[in-house]
Amino acid sequence: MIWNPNKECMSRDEMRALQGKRLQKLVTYVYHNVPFYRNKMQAMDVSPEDIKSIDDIVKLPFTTKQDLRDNYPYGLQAAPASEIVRVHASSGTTGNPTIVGYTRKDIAVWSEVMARCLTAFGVTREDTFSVAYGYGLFTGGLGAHYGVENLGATVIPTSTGNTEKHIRLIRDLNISGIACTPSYALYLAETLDKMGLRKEDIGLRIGAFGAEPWTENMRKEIEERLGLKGYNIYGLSEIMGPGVSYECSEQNGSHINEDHFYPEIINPETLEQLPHGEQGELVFTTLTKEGMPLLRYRTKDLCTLTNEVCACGRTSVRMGRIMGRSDDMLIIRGINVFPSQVESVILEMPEFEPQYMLVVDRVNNLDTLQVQVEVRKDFFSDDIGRMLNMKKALADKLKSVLSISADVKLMEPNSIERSQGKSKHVIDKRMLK
Ligand code: DLL
Repeated sequence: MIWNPNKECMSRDEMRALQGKRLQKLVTYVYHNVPFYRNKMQAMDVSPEDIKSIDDIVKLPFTTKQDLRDNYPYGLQAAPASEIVRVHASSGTTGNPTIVGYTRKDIAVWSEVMARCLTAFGVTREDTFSVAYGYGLFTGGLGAHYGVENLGATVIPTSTGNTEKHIRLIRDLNISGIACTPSYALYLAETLDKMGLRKEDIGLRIGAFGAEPWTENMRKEIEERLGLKGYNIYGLSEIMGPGVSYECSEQNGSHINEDHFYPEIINPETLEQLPHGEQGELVFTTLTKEGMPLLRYRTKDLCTLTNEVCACGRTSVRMGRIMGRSDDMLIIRGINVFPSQVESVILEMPEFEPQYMLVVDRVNNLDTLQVQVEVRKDFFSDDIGRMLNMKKALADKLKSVLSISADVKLMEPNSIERSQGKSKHVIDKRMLK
């Protein structure tokens, strides 16, 4: 099923014409309502009249997270305060949080794009859907919630916390779908085990997983343990929240809601636009947003784009999985390392739980990497020879994938802290010194 075939299956020419028209309108709007953009455009000698088609987007300035922080709290807001009906804020561990205001129309667009995602995952009005993303300033909870309601399924706003009660609700209310982070999905599976229940005791069918990077192996693991089909959903609060892109039944990249969020891939160093297929930093322009529209927002997320035809019938550009964020990328002894590479290796080995932590340090001016990983209950033993072999096997695989050697530390089952929201996989002690 396709929620909005008019938009999701538009011909490429029509889509580009629509994007061009919307971009022109957007640029005029921000030029007149956001001094930050007017000043930037004037400094670049660009005026709204210079934007005639979507290709002219390259003439426009970029926006960064730092710009949002520097203009805290409402400096980039384009709509008057009286038009703002909701505010979310993104976490961020340092500096000012990022504040995002939405108008009534923004919320309607968000509910529309979320309904497109859920429909692509196979959710219908007959489903009962649990939203287990955090409700609050984080966009996950309320964003998904409005989408489920808009679609007409029944929403159960479980949020995070009290996982045992959640599992009882899943069983007793015949909940068929769940939206949460992939790491919470795993925690749910563990709790199910602990409660002595099997996946057959609950009827979960569909998972809408996102808000953090995850791998194909992680998908297999969650699907196997929860007995559902897991779909990727991507988004970020600065642009809207969940619903910027979504997988279809082909699961070959995520379709971008391109009539609202225009994607580009750039080389993060030269800032040049890159052709489809090349990996770089993902950049979005919000084509229809009123509250806090952004021009060419640099997400720091690294991926590729493609507009090869998709068998599902949707014509939109798709993005590959997020390889990591340019600021998540660890540089260890000069080599780029993404936590997702380590995750893939760990999940290929049946001995390990998908629970791990990378601890990076600097000893005598040399970077060190320790990979702590939990051994599955069935494989954990006091046979030292066996444990040493396991450790060596993982260390060898890591070395061949990462090109640097890592010290592997085998951990007892259930010893690494679980996360209900976005999980943390890196402790970089170098930054603390
Ligand atoms: O995480 C919005 C969201 C909620 C998306 C629920 C999906 C589901 P932020 O807190 O602003 O917003 O974090 C955005 O999270 O730039 C990516 O680095 C990462 N991210 C989000 N979805 C995915 C995904 C929400 N499917 C940042 N795969 C983004 C990989 C993701 N990374």
